[in-house]
Amino acid sequence: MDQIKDGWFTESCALWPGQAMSLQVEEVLYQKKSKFQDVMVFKSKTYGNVLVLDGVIQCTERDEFAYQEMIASLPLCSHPCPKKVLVIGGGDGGVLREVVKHPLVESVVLCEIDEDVINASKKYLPEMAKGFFSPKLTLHIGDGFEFMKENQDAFDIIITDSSDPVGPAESLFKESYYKLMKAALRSGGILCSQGECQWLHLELIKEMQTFCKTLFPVVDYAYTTIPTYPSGQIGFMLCSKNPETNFREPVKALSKEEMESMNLKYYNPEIHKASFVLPEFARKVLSEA
Ligand code: SPD
Repeated sequence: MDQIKDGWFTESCALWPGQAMSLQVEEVLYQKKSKFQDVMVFKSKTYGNVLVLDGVIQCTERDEFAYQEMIASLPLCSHPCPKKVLVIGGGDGGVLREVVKHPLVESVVLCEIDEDVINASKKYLPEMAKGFFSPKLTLHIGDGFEFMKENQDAFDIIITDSSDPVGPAESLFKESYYKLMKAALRSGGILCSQGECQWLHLELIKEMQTFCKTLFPVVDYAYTTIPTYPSGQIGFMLCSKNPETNFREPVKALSKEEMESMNLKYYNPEIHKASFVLPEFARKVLSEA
């Protein structure tokens, strides 16, 4: 609660030193120390309800679609037949909501370690939590590492919707985790993971891209803009087991009708292609990895 002062919530963190993001608070709706982290939901003045884990904004009702649509549709539209999907993390349900919209997806497993996040989202972020009611879903409460060890050669797509690499999510940015995802993917499988911010974490992204390239024949990095994440951007690490994959050209460009029926607000085939075009400072560093 000490992050809320004079009616403003302020997010500061060692991962983005010397800068902070503030949102005006109307009311704290939920607060709990779960088994894994501090979970809070507050009603903001201009961004709707906001989910905060360990003091860091995870999603706001106003801009969440910019992240959830991209982390779901970039890999799904890069795979010719994405039938079986695994989402690791994503307890707010927003990524799940986007995945189940895709007509070719037959089944989704969501593996989230913290059930309190799911319950808070169902109550306070109902638009995001919609996916939890899909018949395509199997919900697994538990550790992603353990789940993947037991489910090898099982998925066409794995999406890791994690918080930042401090605390419970730190291991999700390491090579050992990517090795496990590789083993859990079927032949031709694709993964897409939360890939932090090129303005803040370029060295981490480079390191990740370097080990990914030793594991997968195709690796690429894309990003989205989003006002309430640090520096207004967040990226995605994409890896494919299929050497023919070209992430920059969707294999399945959604038609206007499909886009409308999926109610997409950020993703379209043009932004898919554009999201891989990096500013020169980042392109240069990542092209050396
Ligand atoms: N700096 C915050 C990064 C959070 C990424 N995950 C968000 C979860 C939304 N489903």
